[in-house]
Amino acid sequence: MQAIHVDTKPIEGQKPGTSGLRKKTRVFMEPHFLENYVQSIFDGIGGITGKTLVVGGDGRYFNDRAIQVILRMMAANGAARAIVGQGGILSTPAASHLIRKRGTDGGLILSASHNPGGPDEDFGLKYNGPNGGPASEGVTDRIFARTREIDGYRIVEAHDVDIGTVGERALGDMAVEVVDPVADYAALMEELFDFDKIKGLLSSGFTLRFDAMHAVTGPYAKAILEDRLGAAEGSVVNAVPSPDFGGGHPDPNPIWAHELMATMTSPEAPDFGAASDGDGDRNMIVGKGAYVTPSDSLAVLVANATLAPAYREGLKGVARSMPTSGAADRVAEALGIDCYETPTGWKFFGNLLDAGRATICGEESAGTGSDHVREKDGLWAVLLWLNILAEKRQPVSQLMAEHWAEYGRNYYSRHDYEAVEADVAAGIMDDLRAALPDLPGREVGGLTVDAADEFSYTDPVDESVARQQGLRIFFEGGGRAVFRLSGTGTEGATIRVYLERLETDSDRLQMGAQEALAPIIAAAEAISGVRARSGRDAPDVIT
Ligand code: G16
Repeated sequence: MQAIHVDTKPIEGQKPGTSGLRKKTRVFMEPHFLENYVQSIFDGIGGITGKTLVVGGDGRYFNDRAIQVILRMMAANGAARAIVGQGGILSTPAASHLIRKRGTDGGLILSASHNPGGPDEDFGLKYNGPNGGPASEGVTDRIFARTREIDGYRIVEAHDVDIGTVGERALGDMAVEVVDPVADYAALMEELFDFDKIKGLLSSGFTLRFDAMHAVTGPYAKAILEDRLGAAEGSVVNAVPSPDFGGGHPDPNPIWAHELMATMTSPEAPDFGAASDGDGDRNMIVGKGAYVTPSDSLAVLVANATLAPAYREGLKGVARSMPTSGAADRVAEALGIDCYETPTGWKFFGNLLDAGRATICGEESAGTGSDHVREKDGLWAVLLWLNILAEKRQPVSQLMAEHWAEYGRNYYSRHDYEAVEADVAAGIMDDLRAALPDLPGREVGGLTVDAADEFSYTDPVDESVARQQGLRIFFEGGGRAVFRLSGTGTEGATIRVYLERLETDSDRLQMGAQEALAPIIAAAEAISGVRARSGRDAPDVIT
C-alpha cells in the first residue's frame, strides 16, 4: 500500500480554542481542512512513526468519515497501531482512560462536545497526550504553528477499514484494533465505587432518570446504570447516539435538558435525575425539584468523596476553574486541603493531577472529574453522587440544605450572550479591560467595587503562564462578576458573564439564584453594558 504526498497550503482559522479545534461541520468537510489539521497534529507532536494512538468520537455527523481519513493518514505517517472504539464511538473520558490503560502515545478525539451536530452544525477534533489529557498550551501552540506553514500531508489510498466489529485488522503496515468502547470504562467505574451499595439503594425503591440526550453516554449509562447496577429498564432515556443528537443541543443544563427538568419538577419526579453531553464529559445533577449547580455539585462531591472507596483515604487537593464559584474553596478550607484556581479549560488541571496535587477538579460549565482519568467525566460524577446518596440515604434537596447550612451558599449563575458579532464583543471586552483600573471604589446600585483585574495564571508545576483569562470585578461584601469570551463557540462570539455571591445567613439560603444575585446582575450590566451593546433584551442562556 503506497503512501501518497498531497500538496496543500495553510488554511485560515485552524487555531484551537478552549478544547481543540471546533468549526462548522461543512468547514471541516472542505477540501484539505481536516487533513491539514491532522497532519499538523502529527507534526506538532514530533511525528507518529512507530506510535500508537487511540481514535474515537461522539458519533456525530462526519465522525465515521473523518475517522477513515485519520486512519489512512496514520498509516501513511508510519503509526504502528490505532486503537479505535467500535463504530468509531468513544466517550471523551473513556478515550482518556484507554490512552492511560494501554500506555499509548495519546489519542484523537472527534467531538464538538455539547455543541449540536449535523451537516449544518458543529464538528471538532482534539489531540490528547499520553497522560490522557487535553494537549497542553505548549503542544497546542506547536500544532497551530504547524497549520500556518504546512505544505503537504501524507495519506494512503485504501478502502474503508471495518470498524463496525471488534477485532484486529491491518491497514498497510499499521494494525487497527477495534475495541468495545464501554467495557474498560465500566470496569474502571466498578473499581472506584461501591456498586453493591448503589445496587442496594436502587433496589430500595430509589428511582432515577438519566438523560443521555441522544449522545454518546447512552450505551455507557445503559450498561452501567441499568445492566450492572439494576436501575429499572427505561431509567436511561434518549440512549441511542444519533448523528444529530435527535436534532437537539446535547448540553446538560436546565435550558437544553428541559425535558429532564420538567420531569424532575413534576409530581412523578424520580428521586434523582442526571444528564450528560455530546461526548460524555459534562454532567447535570438534579434532585426532586432541586437543581444542583455545577459549582455546588463540585463542593458536595469534595465534601463527601470519602464515602466512596476510591477516595476513602482523603483528597490530595481540589482545583476549580476561576469562573467556578468559591463553594469548593470553603469545603477545602474546612478539610485542610489545597485549593487551586485555574483558567477555564480542562487542560489546566492536567499538571496538578499528574503531580498529585489535586484529586478532584471541577468547572462551572458542568464538568467534574478526578485523577482516575485526565478529562472531566459525566458518568463518574453521577456515580459518585449515587454512591454518596447510597450512604447518606437522604433526598438531594436535604443534602443541599445541610451543605449550605454548614458551609454557606454561593449563589451562582452564568449569563451567556451567544452569536454576538465578533467586533462588538471585542469592543465590550476591550472597553471593560480599559476601565478596570478606575473601578475600585466605584458605587453601582448600592454595591461598591472592591477590586478589579484580569486573571492570569502561573502553573505551579511547570511555571507556564496563561494571560488574559477573564475580567474580574469583586464587590465589597463578597460578590463577584466575571466576564470572558467563550473559546468553544463556532459562530460569532459568546460573551459569558459569571455572577456569584456568598450567603451565610441561615434565613436566606433558599432563595432563587436570579433573585439572590439581582444587585450583582444589575451592577455587572451597569459597568459593562453587555446586554445593551449586544442588542439583547436578556441573556440567551442562563445556567
Ligand atoms: C470545554 C472545556 C472546558 C470548558 C468549556 C467551556 O468543555 O473542556 O474545560 O470549561 O469548554 O469553555 P468556554 O467557556 O471557552 O466555551 P467541553 O465540554 O466543550 O469540552
